[in-house]
Amino acid sequence: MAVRIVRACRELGIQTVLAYSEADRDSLAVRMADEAVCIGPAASIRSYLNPPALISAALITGCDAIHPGYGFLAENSYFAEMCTGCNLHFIGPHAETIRLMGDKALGRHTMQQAGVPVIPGSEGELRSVEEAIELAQTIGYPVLLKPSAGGGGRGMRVAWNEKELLKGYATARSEAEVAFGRSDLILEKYLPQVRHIEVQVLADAYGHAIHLGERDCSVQRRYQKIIEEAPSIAVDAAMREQMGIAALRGVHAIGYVNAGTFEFLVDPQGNYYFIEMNTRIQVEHTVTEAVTGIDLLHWQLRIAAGERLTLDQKNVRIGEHAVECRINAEDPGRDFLPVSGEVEFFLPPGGPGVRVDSHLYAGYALPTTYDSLLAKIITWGATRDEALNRMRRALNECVITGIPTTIPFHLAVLDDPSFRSGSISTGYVAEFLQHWKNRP
Ligand code: MV4
Repeated sequence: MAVRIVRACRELGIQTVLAYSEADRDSLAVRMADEAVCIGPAASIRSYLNPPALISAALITGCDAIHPGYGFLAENSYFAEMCTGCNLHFIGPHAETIRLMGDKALGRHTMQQAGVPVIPGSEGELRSVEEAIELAQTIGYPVLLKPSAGGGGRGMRVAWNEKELLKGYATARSEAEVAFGRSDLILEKYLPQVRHIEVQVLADAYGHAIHLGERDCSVQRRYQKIIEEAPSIAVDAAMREQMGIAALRGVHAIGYVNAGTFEFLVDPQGNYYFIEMNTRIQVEHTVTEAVTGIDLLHWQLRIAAGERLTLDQKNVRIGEHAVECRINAEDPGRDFLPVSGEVEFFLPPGGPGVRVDSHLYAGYALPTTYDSLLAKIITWGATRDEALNRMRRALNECVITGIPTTIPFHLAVLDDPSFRSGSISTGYVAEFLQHWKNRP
């Protein structure tokens, strides 16, 4: 992401200072940025999660703004507040917006009030296990407990009956306390066969906002997205417009500014329900860029600089079909165990309809300290089949030696008839892996 941000800045004539930890001294982003400042040791708590180190690095080098990327402090309202307090633009929404949407109970409530469809469930935070049981009786089992401070699926717990709910309530609370420092839970109807479909929005500081259609992120493993595509085959033009209007209602209700994502679950009947909002740029923003031709990073920077969003909804055309495969330094043969090592050789794919966002180079020693994402390969074509066939071509062309990667897994998914036909939902990767593990 740092490489992506430096590229966008360079295109807009903005100079960059990269803040890096000791583990990232040899990273491509350090080489690409105009300047680089070491902000601390490898342990992220002492570097990338350390606001005073980041803010002083920015002030010493005369920065105007901080782009938080998508991990670490990107959705931390205190950090956004500190930036603003130090006269640095935080490239994202207001601190108060981050705080509001970081609280699932408040987010749900706010969106419901704004007329965005939400999943049947608790009004706010659950006050007691008795309340949870009573609510579950009304909406019907199965139900899902989610930490109100969580997000991205962490700490969720399904209950199929009262006994499981009783037990799950206590476990979920203590897990939430450990993971997020807050034990509050919300309860939702559990929808067992859904797709994860998110709507991208852009909003400026003057009340003008547009949506850029959806991304289908149903191919996930342990709540980590693996493959994303746009548009979704489960969404037609009418539904796209409806979901877009719903997302924009949400944007205006909270005075949202900058790039953001509304996450929805879509059931087999085509009903859609808001679950949470991401107040940052996401890994998979690339597929939206591929189908709309709109540079989301440019707009993030321009909006943060106080420029007007000069695009109108009628300028947004979902042209072709795009797909992204996340290539990770993980061994799919060993339950996706993250691996370390030196990249011996790297040959990214190319040619028509292919984009590669990566920080790899030959001789790069991978730090295992952070996440295992090595490269995003994005391909597009006039149809889904064309995009997928091109992805197969690109994955076969891609050479990464020295470490195992998830490329073989992606190639197998691309050949899977269920994935090809698009009839997938929550359980897809787990089911696919069962067959794949038993392969001869
Ligand atoms: C759900 C759900 C079913 N019912 N909420 C996954 C990511 C996180 N943001 C929320 N997630 C889910 N929330 C209710 N009420 C199922 C999931 C889910 C999922 C959704 C779409 C595609 C793949 C998935 C894998 C696991 C869980």
